[in-house]
Amino acid sequence: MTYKVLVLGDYGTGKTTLFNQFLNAAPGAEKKPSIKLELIEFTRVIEGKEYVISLYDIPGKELASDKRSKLYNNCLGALVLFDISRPDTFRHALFWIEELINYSGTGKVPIVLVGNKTDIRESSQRTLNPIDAKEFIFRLNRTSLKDGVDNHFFEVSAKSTKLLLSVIDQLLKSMIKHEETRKK
Ligand SMILES: Nc1nc2c(ncn2[C@@H]2O[C@H](COP(=O)(O)OP(=O)(O)OP(=O)(O)O)[C@@H](O)[C@H]2O)c(=O)[nH]1
Ligand SMILES: [Mg+2]
Repeated sequence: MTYKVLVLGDYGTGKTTLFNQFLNAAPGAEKKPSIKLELIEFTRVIEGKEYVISLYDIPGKELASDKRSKLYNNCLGALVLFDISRPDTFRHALFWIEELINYSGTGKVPIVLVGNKTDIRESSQRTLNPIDAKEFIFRLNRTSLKDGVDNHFFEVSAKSTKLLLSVIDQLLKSMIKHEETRKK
């Protein structure tokens, strides 16, 4: 089974950087030819079973287009990025989550909220307190767990591969669980 995963978030939050970092983080990851969106595919093994992740990066200008709803088609999960040094990008995460729910055609799907750019925490004047993001996910899960959807939060630096496999495996486990509840 192949899982389509989108990388979403405001401009400049590090979507493309994180996306490309999966080429280094995930064994066997390859760029594939694709129209409009950039695509990286790789395989992950969960409890002895193989799953293919098709990870898509959306260029900023496509996200701003009024035809963007099509990009979400059949998406089964997403990494929703914000920049920890720009709290407005955290407040806007809900916008991306709502877009995903409205346009995926698959209803509510699991997401990992990713607070990016942890490497600049020390040098930034204002950074988002991770407690706020944890609280956000807690609230989101209160309404979505009944639909078999659980969501997660991670903080990363897209400049490094650290944690990226944990992020994608956590999302994959939630997507597998969600598919199983949808089939029931
Ligand atoms: N310090 C630091 N800089 C980062 C990190 N991730 C991305 N950047 C920088 O942030 C800027 C924007 O990164 P992109 O990956 O282009 O962001 P994007 O979300 O793809 O932007 P759009 O496609 O325009 O929406 C670039 O200068 C990156 O080098 C990070 O983890 N730490
Ligand atoms: Mg980009």
